[in-house]
This record gives sequence, C-alpha cells and structure tokens, in this order.
Amino acid sequence: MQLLVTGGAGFIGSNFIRYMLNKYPSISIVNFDKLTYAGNLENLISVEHNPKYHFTKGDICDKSQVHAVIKKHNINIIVNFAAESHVDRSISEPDIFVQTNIMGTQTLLEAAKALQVTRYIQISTDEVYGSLGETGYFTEETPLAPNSPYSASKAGADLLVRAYHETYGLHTNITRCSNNYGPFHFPEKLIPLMITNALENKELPIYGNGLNIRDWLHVEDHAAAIDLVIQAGRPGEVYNIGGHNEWSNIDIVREILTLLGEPMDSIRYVEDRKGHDQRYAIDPSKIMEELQWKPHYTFGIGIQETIRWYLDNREWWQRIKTGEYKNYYKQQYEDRLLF
Ligand code: NAD
Ligand code: TDX
Repeated sequence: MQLLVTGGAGFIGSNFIRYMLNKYPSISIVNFDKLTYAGNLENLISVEHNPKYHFTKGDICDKSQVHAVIKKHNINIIVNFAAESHVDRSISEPDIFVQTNIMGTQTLLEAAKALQVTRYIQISTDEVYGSLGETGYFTEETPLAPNSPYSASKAGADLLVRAYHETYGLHTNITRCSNNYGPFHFPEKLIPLMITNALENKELPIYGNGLNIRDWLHVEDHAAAIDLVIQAGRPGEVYNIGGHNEWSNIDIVREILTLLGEPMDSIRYVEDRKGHDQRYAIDPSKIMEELQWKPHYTFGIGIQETIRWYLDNREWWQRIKTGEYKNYYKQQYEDRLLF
C-alpha cells in the first residue's frame, strides 16, 4: 500500500501517520504538507527515521507538485487531511479557506483521476451539517447546511468529491468526524488553548454563555476509523465518525481546571463567535455496523492522558505560542478580554 497523506504535519494527520506505521510495518507513507502555521514536523519526530516514511513539502493547490509526488512514489491511495482548519481564522480571513479547502481538493481529485489512483479518502467534518437544536443527531442523510466560511469550504470540497465519484467513477469516500482532542493539538483550538492558558496562568476566554455543545472524540479513535474506511469503505459512501460524547464548552473547561487542580477564577465570558453553531452530535451507527468501528477511549481516560501530554511536552507548545501565534492571539482575544 503506497499512501499519500496530505496535511500529515498537522494535528490529526500526524497522529494518523503514527497510528498506521505502528499498525502496518509494510505500509509506505508519503506525507505531503505545505507547512503552514499549523504544520509542524516536530509532530513526527518519532517516525522521521522510519524507512517507510517520507516527507515532501508541497501545496495541494499546485498541480505540478501534486502530480510529481504521486508519480515519484507510485501512490495508489490518497487521504486528504490538508486544510485550513480553524473556524475563527475563517471568519477573519476566508480567502485561503476557499483556496486550500476547495481548490486544493479539486487539484487532488483531478490528479487522482489522471494518474489512476485507486482510492481517494476526503477527511471532512460534522460542521458541514450546520447546527443542531437541543435534540437529534447528524446522520449521513442530514442535508448540508454549513454556517462558517470554514464549514462552507469543507462542504464545497465534499460536493466535488461526490461529483468525481458520480461523474468519473473515482473510488472515493468522505469521512465526517466530530471534534477531535489528543496530543499535538494546536493551541488555538478549545481544549489545548484552555490547558496551556491555565498552565501559563492566563485568562480562559469562553465565547458567549459557554453552553454551546461539541461532541469530542480522541484522535486515535478517529485514526482507527479512517483506517477501516480505507480497508473496506464502499465506493462513493460517506461515513460519520463520533463517540456520543457531548459536552458544553463551560463544562469541558471546568473539567480541565479540576484535573489540573486550578481554581475557576481564570474563566472569562467574552464576546461570542459570529455565527456560532449551537450544538454538534454525531450518529455513528453506519460506521459501527458496516465497518465494526467503535471508540476505545473513554473521555475520562483520554482527557487525563491529553493533559499529561501537555504537562510533559511544554517545549512543544511554548515554541508554538511565540512569534506569529502571539499576533493571532492579540488580534483574536485582546479586545474580547478587555470588556
Ligand atoms: P491542522 O490545522 O492541525 O492541520 C492541517 C495541516 O494541513 C497542516 O499540517 C498544514 O500545514 C497543512 N496544509 C494546509 N494547507 C495546505 C496546502 N495548501 N497544501 C498542503 N498542506 C496544507 O488540522 P487538523 O485539525 O489536523 O485537521 C485535519 C483535517 O481534519 C482537516 O481537513 C479538518 O477539516 C478535518 N477535521 C478536523 C477536526 C478537528 O477536530 N480538528 C474534526 C473533523 C475534521
Ligand atoms: O477561545 C475559545 N473559546 C471558546 O469558547 C475557542 C478557541 C473556542 N471556543 C468554543 C467555540 C466552540 O463552540 O469552543 C468550541 C470548540 O471550538 P474550536 O476548538 O475552535 O472547534 P470548532 O469550532 O468546534 O471546530 C473544530 O471541530 C470541527 C475544528 O477546529 C474543526 O477543524 C473541525 O472540523
């Protein structure tokens, strides 16, 4: 199996690469990543000398780079993690989201078609379904109703993947997972931001009333699900991935502070995110029944291990939280925290 993993230097892609190299000693993986602010080769130090792992710096929007890497390594499967992934950044700078998430996906699909790639897996998100009220779950039949520039760009990509299956017969799958957590999570997202801010004695900014709900899954359980889709996903099918683990944001933050033994007085309620989706919750019946996937982590164990990882890997996140990140944090939070 010659796998091209795009966006493999990011949070989920790097966890997926480690998972696959551990599980399949004979697999060959090429990580193709532009190394944006979110891409970090330190995430892959544990595999960088593995002869079955290769890294190529490149942009999924660049046709010649994409064709060259597929040809050079005789790639037969593409798993596309590469994306701009942060909702808040998409609200202030939507252009790059359309470029990478839509145009980049189209470039990969076109190359897969031209170069006879046998399987194409698109890593999408539950956010393409929009927002839920107090009850109900997203199924694979839920209509797409994205609300942020990020989720709209991911939905646009999903529709292109669908079209390449329907029109050209490309063997595609789309996976739509709920919020991930675990090691190597970039500290702009809720859980790593709150853990690292608490460790730095900084304020913890909660958008709105803190009652928005997210459905959290450990990143290794996501990796295991993607592996099953690669092995046995039916052509053209969408698979939702989630572990029935809904938490309000404020409860997650209180849980983190409790586990860290920190007081609650650093919590600050700040101006809400524009267009903030109220609730996400996945119905994972299809992947559980068809592909026999089930999550292995309980949230209790997963969050404790994740906090331990951030305590043991301060250098990793302290390096990130300098430079460009400082500008981002100031622009995103300075005014919010003043009021
Ligand atoms: P991330 O931001 O941590 O990593 C994205 C990676 O893509 C980075 O390494 C970056 O350098 C790379 N990249 C960006 N633009 C690129 C380009 N033009 N060409 C090549 N590489 C490029 O993101 P993540 O959280 O690991 O998410 C990975 C994928 O999973 C995304 O497609 C995201 O939409 C999806 N997803 C994420 C979550 C979540 O909770 N984080 C949940 C469901 C789905
Ligand atoms: O400072 C914050 N304060 C806050 O209250 C941040 C960063 C977030 N939040 C809230 C907003 C959301 O309700 O926490 C919740 C989670 O926010 P994020 O970590 O930014 O994730 P979310 O917007 O839910 O999107 C994530 O899950 C789906 C990923 O970033 C996406 O890439 C994925 O597709």
